[in-house]
Amino acid sequence: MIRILAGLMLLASTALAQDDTAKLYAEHCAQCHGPERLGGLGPALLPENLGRLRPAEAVKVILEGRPATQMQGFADKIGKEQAEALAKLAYTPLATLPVWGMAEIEQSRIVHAKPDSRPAKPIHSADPLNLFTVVETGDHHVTILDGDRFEPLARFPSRFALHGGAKYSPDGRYVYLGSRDGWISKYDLYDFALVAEARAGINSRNIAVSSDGRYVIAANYLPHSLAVLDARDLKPLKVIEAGDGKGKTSRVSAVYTAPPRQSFIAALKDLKELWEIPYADDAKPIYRGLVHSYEKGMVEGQAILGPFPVRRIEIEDYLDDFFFDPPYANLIGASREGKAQVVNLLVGRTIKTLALPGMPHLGSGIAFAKDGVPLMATPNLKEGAISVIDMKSWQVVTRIDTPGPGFFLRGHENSPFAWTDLMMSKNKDTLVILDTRTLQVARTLTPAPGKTAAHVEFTKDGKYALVSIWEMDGALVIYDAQTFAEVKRLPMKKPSGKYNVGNKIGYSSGTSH
Ligand code: DHE
Repeated sequence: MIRILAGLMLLASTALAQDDTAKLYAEHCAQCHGPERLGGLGPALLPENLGRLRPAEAVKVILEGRPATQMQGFADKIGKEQAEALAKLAYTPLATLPVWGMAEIEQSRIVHAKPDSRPAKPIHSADPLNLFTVVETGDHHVTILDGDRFEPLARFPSRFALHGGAKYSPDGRYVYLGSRDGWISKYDLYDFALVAEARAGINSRNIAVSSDGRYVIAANYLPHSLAVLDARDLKPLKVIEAGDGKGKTSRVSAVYTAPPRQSFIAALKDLKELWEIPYADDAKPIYRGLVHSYEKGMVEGQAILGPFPVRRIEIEDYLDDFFFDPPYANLIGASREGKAQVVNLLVGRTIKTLALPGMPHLGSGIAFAKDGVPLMATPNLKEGAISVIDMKSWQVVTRIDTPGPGFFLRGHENSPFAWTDLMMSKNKDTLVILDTRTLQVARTLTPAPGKTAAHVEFTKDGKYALVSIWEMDGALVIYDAQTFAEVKRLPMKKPSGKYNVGNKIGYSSGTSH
């Protein structure tokens, strides 16, 4: 009898513990990671997505936070035992994993304005190539800014938690925005109208637009897939499972377009593979022998033919982040652990590995030349250092020390200065300006003491630099990029990235693409 009672008490206490964990999750985690652990502002917390994180590490992350992310430590709110229970929950599979394929994307799709109902020319008088798309994450809005007069032209609500760069159609008319919860929105900069939206995944990383303007692709964390959509109305064309073909699947770290190659390049987070997905109609002969699958995408009229075959490139380590050299012949990528590798896209293999300090943020790298030598520079999420790399020898030329780690780096062909932030440090209110001629720090700027300053983008002509004061009562501060004098300050709600049409569609070497 006593044994039965003890057993019942144990059961009750386990049930209570589970309840407690669920309550803890709802209180501390659900807001960012979603009530069902499917992700939101933070990534999905499922065993399928935690393959590279050991459970003991997960407990540490819960208590101490994760560098370079929005994940703060909870040690002041919960104890080790509670953190262990939460980590255990994160490694517990869901009874059923939600499906998000062609049918679900199609069902989610909203066509706000028919592609053939669009105006023939802009309804505004601003220079269409000097517009900025400014993402305000504070209240999930987007502002379209005239880059000559620095006046907002339009402001509209966005999907939840936009992340990654805004992407433009090759003519700069349309902007495509991707949210962490998988939505892609297409917006017309001619008349400031939302054209179409579709949810390409449940938890996504970023999007890319093909250089011919025909396709949009989303890199997903959940499901483990890439989704290709028709850029005209976001109709799904193909969902490609990100896997090794033998049962192991992977999150997709990021996807970009490589214009001279007419292909998308995607990095995988849980497989040591880099994928090239050509989108040109004649891709089949080019990739004969390298392609593991070849299927025609959906045909719409005669205009859209999307084969989207996948060329797998086996590489030496996982890639969380990468940067192309300007001819798109090589890319340099790194895992968050700091081991960088150069992959040659022509031969399809790693040609060099190099040690970079801390946690390089290659996605934020820039290219420039010094004394005729093509260089790139990358910020670092963990160390106060900008690494400068020779893109011919792929050797580190120098390390420029800064007063703390930062997130973004930005330059422009018409300016000798590159701007970086110290967002990941106690000096987060300060920007560091580097002289690319001397590879030295030229000066620092503190636009709003005590407030985070980060993410810079130049105007099309490189004359002005726009800086975010990354706070709820934040601002966009416009500086003369030569004299560093403040020109204007526009109040904004936690502005994160800002993307200049001309710099993006012109593939400026000082900005991300
Ligand atoms: Fe980003 C771009 C990955 C955290 C704001 N970030 C990107 C890109 C990648 C990436 C792969 C390039 C996509 C593109 O432009 O198409 N980001 C990651 C991470 O792995 C990381 C470290 C962890 C995570 O939470 O996913 C991360 N990023 C953040 C943030 O915490 C930031 C500061 C705030 C936020 O909004 O989430 C943030 N990331 C940004 C911004 C860009 C970006 C503003 C676009 C930069 C650009 O100029 O192109």
